[in-house]
Amino acid sequence: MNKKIAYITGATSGIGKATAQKLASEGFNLIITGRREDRLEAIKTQLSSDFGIDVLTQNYDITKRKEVEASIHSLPSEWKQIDVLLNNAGLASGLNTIYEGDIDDWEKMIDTNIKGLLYVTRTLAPIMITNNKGHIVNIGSIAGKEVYANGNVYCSTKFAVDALSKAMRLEFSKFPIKVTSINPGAVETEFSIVRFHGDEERAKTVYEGYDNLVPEDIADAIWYVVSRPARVNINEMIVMPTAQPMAGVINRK
Ligand code: NDP
Ligand code: 8X3
Repeated sequence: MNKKIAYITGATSGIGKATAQKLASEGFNLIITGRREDRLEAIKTQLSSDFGIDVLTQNYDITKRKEVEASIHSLPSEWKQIDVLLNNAGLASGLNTIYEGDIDDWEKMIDTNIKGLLYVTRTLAPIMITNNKGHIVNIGSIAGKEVYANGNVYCSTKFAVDALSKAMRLEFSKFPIKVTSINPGAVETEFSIVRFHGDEERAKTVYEGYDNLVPEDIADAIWYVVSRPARVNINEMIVMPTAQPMAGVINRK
């Protein structure tokens, strides 16, 4: 394969899907993952036909360690030449105080945002080290830099992603593998629908009265960091809506 390869977790929606589109338009072959197989297949068909690239799908639940490991180990050798790993799959579940929060919500966020990211990274990193190349891009959040009321456990998972990004950068630079964290503010995706357990009306209110980010804004930032020369690493980026100066503060019209 003479094209670069990107491995994108959580490519069925939102930021992951927009990044798949952007990297496909820049000539990358893609490995796209997620639980919704019908969406993976539809995206594969569209991107292959629009951009003439090769797309491989991996349909697994990132919280299931054995599924993650088996899927990655099953990659054909030519697909193991991964240039970019986008650790994007993640979610918020619930928005509540610690004294009233739902522990099932907490476990879902911890299992997905921290443990899932670690399962993928632990399985793929040795392959990247053998290849002697790679760029890991972790999707953190402004919620991993500042806390906001009722964000508690979601924020803590993203603080963990921030710490893991820094640790990875320390440990991987000698190979050399780049590590970048991208930390967005409010982006209109399926994020709030998932956070509010399918309540689409409530999810809409999160994006009312101001210009929220769109997933393509984050895809552009990701393209910027992965297209720098070999000598340049962008350690981290915080990308916010102009109307959101910090986590939990939005200037609505
Ligand atoms: P979406 O809900 O639109 O997309 C989330 C993606 O993650 C989907 O493709 C979903 O795939 C995948 N995913 C979730 N859980 C699992 C799982 N257990 N196994 C495999 N895949 C999973 O949200 P966003 O695009 O907004 O979220 C992407 C990332 O961006 C997340 O890490 C989020 O925390 C972060 N983020 C989002 C912000 C926002 O305001 N939207 C701001 C800052 C950061 P599927 O359901 O098919 O499995
Ligand atoms: C999502 C951004 O500010 O809604 O990570 O928590 S925020």
